[in-house]
Amino acid sequence: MVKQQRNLLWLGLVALLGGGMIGAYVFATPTEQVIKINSKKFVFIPNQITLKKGTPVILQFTSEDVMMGFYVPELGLRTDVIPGQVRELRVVPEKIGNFAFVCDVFCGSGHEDMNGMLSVVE
Ligand SMILES: [Cu+2]
Repeated sequence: MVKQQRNLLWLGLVALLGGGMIGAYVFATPTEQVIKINSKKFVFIPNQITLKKGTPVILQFTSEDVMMGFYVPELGLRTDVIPGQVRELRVVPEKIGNFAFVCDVFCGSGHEDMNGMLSVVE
């Protein structure tokens, strides 16, 4: 009987500790900023994105008309951007600088000029 009570006590303690740790984890995880980038022939809106070094963000892409591709060659970031879908890229910028991005899926007559700049600042 005594042994059972002790076991129960331990179980309670473990549950309490576990719950506390989960709580601490939830509170310690900041919600990541979502940056929405819409695309349509032949622009990304916005086409100027500024991120903070070391701060994770989620880039969220949509297209109003045709399929596009978002590509930042210097950072190795890329996703298809498909009408009717939401595509996300999670980014933790580590390199400071200005990085050009382009549309890398041929989308029509203005495709070659469809670009923008992603800046990473301190
Ligand atoms: Cu294009």
